Amino acid sequence: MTIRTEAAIAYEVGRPMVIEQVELDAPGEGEVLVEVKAAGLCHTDLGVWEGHSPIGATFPLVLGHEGAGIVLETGPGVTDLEPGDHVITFAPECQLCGACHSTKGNFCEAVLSGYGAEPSITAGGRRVFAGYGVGTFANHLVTTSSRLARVRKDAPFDEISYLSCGATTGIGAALIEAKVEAGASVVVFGLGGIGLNIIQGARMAGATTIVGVDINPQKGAMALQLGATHFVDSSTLEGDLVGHLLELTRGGADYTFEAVGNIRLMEQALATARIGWGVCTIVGVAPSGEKLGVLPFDLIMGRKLQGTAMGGVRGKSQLPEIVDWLMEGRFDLKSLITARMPLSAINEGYDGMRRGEGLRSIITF
Ligand code: CXF
Ligand code: ZN
Repeated sequence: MTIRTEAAIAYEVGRPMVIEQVELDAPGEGEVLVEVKAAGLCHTDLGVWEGHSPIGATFPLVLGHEGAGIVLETGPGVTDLEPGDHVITFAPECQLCGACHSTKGNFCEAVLSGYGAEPSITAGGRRVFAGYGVGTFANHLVTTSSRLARVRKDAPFDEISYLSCGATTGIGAALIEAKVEAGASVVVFGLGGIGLNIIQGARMAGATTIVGVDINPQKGAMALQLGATHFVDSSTLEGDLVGHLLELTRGGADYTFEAVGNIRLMEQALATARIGWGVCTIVGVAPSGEKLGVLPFDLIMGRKLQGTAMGGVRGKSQLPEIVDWLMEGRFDLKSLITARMPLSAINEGYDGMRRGEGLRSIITF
């Protein structure tokens, strides 16, 4: 049986999404039908939509990978979810492949074989792909159980939809990928919806020097509210930014993060990592084809360079605990959700992101 629902379809690169009635296939083997209650506007989707992301995509497609909702129906073979469960969409964790069986990283083999799962959406007789195999810009979606984490039912959908990517990516980058420790010094380049969560993660880890850097002076107050000890407005800074940061951190930070996707910032983040042991973690997704200029000698001098997707977090197994932390008040997402809108306003929501407005916009259903 097919399910009728409404979805925002991107037909062509960069063209406005169109809200349409679509048909979803009933969940097949290992799949689940979810009623979406909240979906976040993540910057990664903008790059995919505009065609300059290394992730790539097949059009037409329903974008959106940040989402939270309620399980309506499970297909054959799904044993860990049942109707009524509250779930967060996330990158796959099949718990069966070699990568999931290892203790290293969060790259389930389903991720390595591409984000585009089999399309389950039809619009006007045409097959439509779901971004990252999820497609949360729709009232309902069908995806694999591996892409859904079951979480407690008292957590608000808008906040946990942000944990579906942006917030978890930031917090995980600090706590899981970089493993920031108590007393550490941290510099975060870019204080958007991810960078501010890296600051929260660093604060949760007990870092004692946390420097936020942004070209927008308005980001400073929020960074300090969430745990930064210093804010550097790089738009008005006179002189060399790296030199200033090396001074602030007394010779370089234990941990630096780039959360914009800007090559020059990545190079500055590496140069700000302390000689001997500083770890620079790349979190922002740079446009396809852009290359990072790294001096091998910077690495010889003991700096480490690494990257992370989704903060190194495994969704199915680790998100329930992160939701507990949210509900215990260990970090704040309410202050970061700066707009809520219906699905019909999705194009305007992304226009706001292009203008650099707000921190996280959430579609509520
Ligand atoms: C992305 C980051 C780059 C790899 C795919 C997932 N995260 C979400 O926005
Ligand atoms: Zn995202």
